[in-house]
Amino acid sequence: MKALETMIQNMFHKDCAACTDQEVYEALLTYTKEQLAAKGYHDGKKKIYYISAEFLIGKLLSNNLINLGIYDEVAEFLKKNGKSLAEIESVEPEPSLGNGGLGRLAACFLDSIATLGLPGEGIGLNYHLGLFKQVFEDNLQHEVPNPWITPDSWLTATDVTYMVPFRGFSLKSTMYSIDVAGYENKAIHLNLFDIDLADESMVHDGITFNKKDILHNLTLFLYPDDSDEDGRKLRVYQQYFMVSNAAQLILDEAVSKGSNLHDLADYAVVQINDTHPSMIIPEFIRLLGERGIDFDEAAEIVSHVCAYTNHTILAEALEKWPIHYLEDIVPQLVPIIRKLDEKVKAKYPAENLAIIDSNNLVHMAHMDIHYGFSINGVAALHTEILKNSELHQFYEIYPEKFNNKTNGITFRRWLMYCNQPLTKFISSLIGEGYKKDADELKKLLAYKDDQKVLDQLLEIKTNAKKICKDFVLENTGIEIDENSVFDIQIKRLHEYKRQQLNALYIIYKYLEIKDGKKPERPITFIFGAKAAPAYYIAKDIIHLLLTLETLIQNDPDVAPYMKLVMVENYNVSAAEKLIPACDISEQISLASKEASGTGNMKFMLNGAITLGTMDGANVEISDLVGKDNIYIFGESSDEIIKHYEKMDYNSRAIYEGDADIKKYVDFIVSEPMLKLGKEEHLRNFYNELLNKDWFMTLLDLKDYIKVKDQVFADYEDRNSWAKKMLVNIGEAGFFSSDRTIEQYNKDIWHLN
Ligand code: H2P
Repeated sequence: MKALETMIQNMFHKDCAACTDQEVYEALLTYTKEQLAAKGYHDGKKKIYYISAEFLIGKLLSNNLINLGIYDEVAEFLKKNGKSLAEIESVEPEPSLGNGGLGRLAACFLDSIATLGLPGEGIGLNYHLGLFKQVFEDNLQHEVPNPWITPDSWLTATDVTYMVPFRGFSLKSTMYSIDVAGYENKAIHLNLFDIDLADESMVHDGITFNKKDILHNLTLFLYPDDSDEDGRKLRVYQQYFMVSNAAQLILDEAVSKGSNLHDLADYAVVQINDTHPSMIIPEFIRLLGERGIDFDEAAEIVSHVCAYTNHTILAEALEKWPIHYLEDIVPQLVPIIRKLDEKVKAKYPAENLAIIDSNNLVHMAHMDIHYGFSINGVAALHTEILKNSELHQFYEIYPEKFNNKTNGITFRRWLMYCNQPLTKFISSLIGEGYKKDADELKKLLAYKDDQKVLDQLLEIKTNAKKICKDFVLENTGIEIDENSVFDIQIKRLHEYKRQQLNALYIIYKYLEIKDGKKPERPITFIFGAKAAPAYYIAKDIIHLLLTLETLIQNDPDVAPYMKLVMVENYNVSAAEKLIPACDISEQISLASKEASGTGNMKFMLNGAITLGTMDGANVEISDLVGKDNIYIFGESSDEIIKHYEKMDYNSRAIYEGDADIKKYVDFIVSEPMLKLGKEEHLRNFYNELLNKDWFMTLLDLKDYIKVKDQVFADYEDRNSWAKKMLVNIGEAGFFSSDRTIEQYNKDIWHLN
């Protein structure tokens, strides 16, 4: 640590002990950046370009120190100087460059690409104000900007710049770069493109700004509100800016390595993450045309370079842009897209295969499927649903393109960093090999009947809950009890993820306690979720949860036995505190709708037991741990798909046919709730449940209550619960993103 010491001296002309946390942070940032650069970057002839609108990278200091293998050393050095690494890291703002699992997956993938030594990089946009910061006021969500770029950040400006043409004007870009360290390996880059004239001062009253001022607003926010046409067009501007920069960069890099562009596929493979980067297909064709390659050949080349990952079957996320938007914004792409569509129609005239449909909507996913060489889903069940129903018409013509890549998570962040006591304990039992080969976690299963090991696991969990308790107190002002059961649901707020189902259980429990039936042990229900700013039902659900939080907190009959806390501005840093502390992992989406989930994997790895539906990767978790070590409820995806086909789901009939369900639902608009909450929002949601309930909350409610009560009962047998924990940790190896990336490479990317 001599070099660090000298660096501190040189930067601030004093000892580490005399520096402020901010100063030490600045020195550590510079030091770490230098260490990363000194190690170098992975390179090779062919490179994977992972293009994504989101990269939810989280804070980077500790993660980089871990991957560089110097975390303990640095922590020790700081301690000797009276400093704590955790406090120093709190100086670092968390970049809010993602929304949820999609963006976090991209971040885990970069970590694994670097760790496995693959030549690759991430490409995205440098949003100055992030997604948004969530603030609760009057039990409602408000949105404010979430700036994260400080003078000393992980971003490094590069001299790479391009011109991106739009109708009537061009925008100059600058590429910024963030180093992503591999674990005990070299780094790769996350390259984020930006405009030079971004003007944060135009934002007022929360996150309102002039959506037409593209010259100054293009990289202000991730997912700007798209409830009006200007907002939707801004998204098209952003997407094109992202992919035009990406395509120019990729072609330049290939040429500099000796490509004649006819052989581009030997130099580049592009993973299109969801549909946001889909315009890279026509943009490549346009740029190849400028460089003398004719249309048909260019389309052929691109079809060997681009691969598409589908992350959802929800129609709202499969983007379809009116062709006139593209004419207004990127007219140069329109003839190319029309030609691509004509080629498709000549071979496959069916409307449901068209790129441009009869309403003049451009189906981005359809373009990806026709002109990409691989289409993958993100969990086994999800891929089957794509093949057999959602994208069946494509599967029939291109069966060879479809493949599954079950998601994964990086164990560096989601175990080694966020749960150091558990990591140390695992290493003491089975050695360090699992850090490089996650399958070795299986060795833990040999300790299933070892009393000391089981006791120790429970103790580690209780300690994590104590740390989490401090975090929750600071975040919400509510004091929770580390000896209560921690039941946690943290993820984007969406009706299909069914936070409202959990809310109805809480109402059931509340009423039970009011009736004098106390739970065996106090329960703490923890939520964390942001709702998209224009998604009113999701915001009503947040209001319902926050109103319940207040109701319970104010009720002396109930507060000693249960608590509900909703963490404000849920993000990666919050997840790192909550996940190690969790007992019960809520994965309760409507079967068929959650493509995979990755929180489920993080919880499992940290010894939480899943309470979930047979959806997404829950199915694979269940296969691995066996039915004694997971709690499953609800209707199967096959049944749900049938309900949608037959359109026979009727929530009001369920409500009217079951007095209990009626009681819980009615409670939403009962007097105590209306006294504390806003009638408009509570009624909106109540009506939504009765008249629509598009994601079938009431269908699964009774089963959910039954199984969840069983979970709480089983929790009291501490020994058998600890065994379940051990089995979950021991079987989690499959969900390492290193495994996922190895599969992408073997089946899709084919890098050395
Ligand atoms: C989405 C899916 C998840 C999936 C994730 C990564 C879009 O994430 O819904 O099921 O695990 O992509 O593939 P999210 O809802 O968390 O934003």
